[in-house]
Amino acid sequence: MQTVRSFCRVCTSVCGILVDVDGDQVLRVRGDQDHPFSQGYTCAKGRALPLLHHHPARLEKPRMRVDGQLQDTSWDVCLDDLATRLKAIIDERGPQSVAFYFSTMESAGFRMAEALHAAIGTPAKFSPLTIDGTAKPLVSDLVGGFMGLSGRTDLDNCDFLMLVGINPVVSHGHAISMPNPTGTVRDIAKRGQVWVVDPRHTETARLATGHLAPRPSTDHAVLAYLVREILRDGRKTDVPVQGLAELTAAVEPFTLEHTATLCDVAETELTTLLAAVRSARCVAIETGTGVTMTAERGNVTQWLAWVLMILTGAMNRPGGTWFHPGFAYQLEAFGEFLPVTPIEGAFGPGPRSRPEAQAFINEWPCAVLPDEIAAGNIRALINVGGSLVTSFPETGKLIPALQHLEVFATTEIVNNDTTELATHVLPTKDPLERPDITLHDILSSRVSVQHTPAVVAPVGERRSMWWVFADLGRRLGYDVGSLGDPDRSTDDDVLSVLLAGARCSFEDVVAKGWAEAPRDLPAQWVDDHIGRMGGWRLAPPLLVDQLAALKPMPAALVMVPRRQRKKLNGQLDFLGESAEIMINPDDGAAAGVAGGRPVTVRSANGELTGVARLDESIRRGVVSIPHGHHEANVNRLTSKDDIDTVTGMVRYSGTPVSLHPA
Ligand SMILES: Nc1nc2c(c(=O)[nH]1)N[C@H]1C(S)=C(S)[C@@H](COP(=O)(O)OP(=O)(O)OC[C@H]3O[C@@H](n4cnc5c(=O)[nH]c(N)nc54)[C@H](O)[C@@H]3O)O[C@H]1N2
Ligand SMILES: Nc1nc2c(c(=O)[nH]1)N[C@H]1C(S)=C(S)[C@@H](COP(=O)(O)OP(=O)(O)OC[C@H]3O[C@@H](n4cnc5c(=O)[nH]c(N)nc54)[C@H](O)[C@@H]3O)O[C@H]1N2
Ligand code: SF4
Ligand SMILES: [Mo]
Repeated sequence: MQTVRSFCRVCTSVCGILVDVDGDQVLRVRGDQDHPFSQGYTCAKGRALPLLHHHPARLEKPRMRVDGQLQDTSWDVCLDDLATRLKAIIDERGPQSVAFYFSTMESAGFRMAEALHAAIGTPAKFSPLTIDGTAKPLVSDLVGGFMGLSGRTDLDNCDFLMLVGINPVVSHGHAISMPNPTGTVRDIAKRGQVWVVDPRHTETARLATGHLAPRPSTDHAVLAYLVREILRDGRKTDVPVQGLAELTAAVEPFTLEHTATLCDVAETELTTLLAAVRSARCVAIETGTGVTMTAERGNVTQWLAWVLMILTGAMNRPGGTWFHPGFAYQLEAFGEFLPVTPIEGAFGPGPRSRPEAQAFINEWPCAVLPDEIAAGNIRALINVGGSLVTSFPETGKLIPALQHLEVFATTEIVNNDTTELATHVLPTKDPLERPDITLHDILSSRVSVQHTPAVVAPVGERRSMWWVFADLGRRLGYDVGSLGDPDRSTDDDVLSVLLAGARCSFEDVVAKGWAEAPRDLPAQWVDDHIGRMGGWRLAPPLLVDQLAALKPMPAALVMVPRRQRKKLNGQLDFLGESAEIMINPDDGAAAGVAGGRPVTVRSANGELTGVARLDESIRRGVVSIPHGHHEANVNRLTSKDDIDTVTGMVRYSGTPVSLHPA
């Protein structure tokens, strides 16, 4: 038996792990006590890596659809057929008829797929951005003048934290990775205050000092009320700002009475929260998918969260929020050349079939995929490590659309309901089979990068994802060789190219397994950027208009999303989390639904059946449905047409539903 040091890539927390292997058997994963970032922490998902590696439905051979049936084949035959079909589509219909969905933790594969996408030259690009959350980059852009302002709480020094629509004790964070979230939240609550704003008394709320449960999709009102009152107190900081008068006017309607009514909370709950906010040195706020999944409401909520942080002096200051400067690249090196986005934002032309939508960060909304296929605009789709059937909205429209594609190529490690719809299934190395680096360094709570060697040899005929896309690119006649040559390069050769502009050499990170650079807080580059811009933009007209245009939430029952401990989106079904639908006992009684019994949830778009859990922890009027189940697929209820037309984000929280005993 041998123990190999690695890091987990099931989620973006990238905890350090020790993997026990015996030949080709992966026996056990445990936390690496000596790891400088995660200090021995792991969760059930990471410890399930051996089960994932030995999954009975793991893919070992390329597969290709012949006469309607998927059959095992060889790489040469599969890639040859795929290239021939793609070439014909590109020649006849143009490159824009080929689409890509980008969602993978495999660094080299991700970058090579990007290179192939660029070489084909198609605008049809999709990613989790528009099914997870566009509000964060939008607000960075409009308020901070730079999309790359990726803010996260200074967890080590923070003593007042508001968690709005985020449940890190289960999720480990959204756009901030938090190994050991329980310890982190507990520590902050011990030395200060943690307030959770969530329609459910969550696992995180149990550790918090305060909890507010407004109606879903009304968080903007809570924040607007707090901002209104803080403005009336007079600002605590002298950080440069612009748009103060416009902001003051925008939040003026959010009086105590109006806010309490919109949110359906007692006025005293709001005044207690306000008193806490007033007492804080500065207010750090983390938002999650409970905010970003509320479409246009998410934009204004995220905006007002930033405004509250700016007004209380939290931005770029100890105990508040810091902005990740990158590790593979170095933002401060841009100096005065760091771009400033215009206050109206930057958007591009959207897909032809959906004139109301536009491109945001050069991506199209995932929600438009079925329409673009139906219109004949998209004929081929390359899926770079996603589980579309569980993740895209309105499954009832998505599945027929995917079946209509001429080419649907998917890279995967385990057979699932998305691979079943594919024309070409491309089995790539799983996380234990490949050397890797931490691709999403910007999500880390450190300025750092990690490297792992492969832990075991790949099973069957699995290949590196980068190799698959490099070889496909070559067959299509594109030059994507600057990242890696499919005949000669090793995985590490490609990874070293990805770290060419990093804060340390590739050799250094390989030698130690990780590298960290000091974090400046305050960071001069952030203050310089905000100064050059003329101060934080408190009232971008686009957001002011979206706030003014919001209608009150419908009185009906609405659904909200939820993560589960032993699942990662559409993955890890084998750990046995069931599709428990959380319902307030009064709502259950009103609908005749009994706890522990099957319940059917219906929306205007479809229905699903799960097991009811009547639970006092959830407020009335709210049904909490976990994401990522293949049977009780929550996207049976969502709509491809219900999107934020500014950014393309689909509404995954706040959809009206009804309950029925099944
Ligand atoms: N165990 C596990 N961890 C994961 C994942 C997983 O599937 N399982 N997925 C990963 C991914 S891809 C992501 S994006 C992150 C997401 O991380 P989080 O954003 O923390 O996701 P959740 O844990 O679902 O927490 C969202 C919370 O928002 C609340 N909520 C819903 N609607 C509203 C609303 O309108 N207002 C307010 N205030 N709250 C609302 C829900 O009740 C829920 O408690 O988690 C990541 N980590
Ligand atoms: N209604 C609703 N919809 C949602 C959400 C919600 O809460 N509610 N959550 C949204 C969010 S936050 C996100 S991020 C998206 C996520 O949706 P997706 O981007 O589709 O991500 P996953 O569901 O994690 O699917 C990842 C797939 O990659 C495969 N995989 C795992 N490891 C590897 C590997 O090493 N190589 C390869 N080739 N494949 C691998 C897995 O088996 C899995 O099928 O879904 C979104 N959709
Ligand atoms: S939190 Fe769990 S899944 Fe995420 S990296 Fe750590 S061990 Fe892996
Ligand atoms: Mo996500």
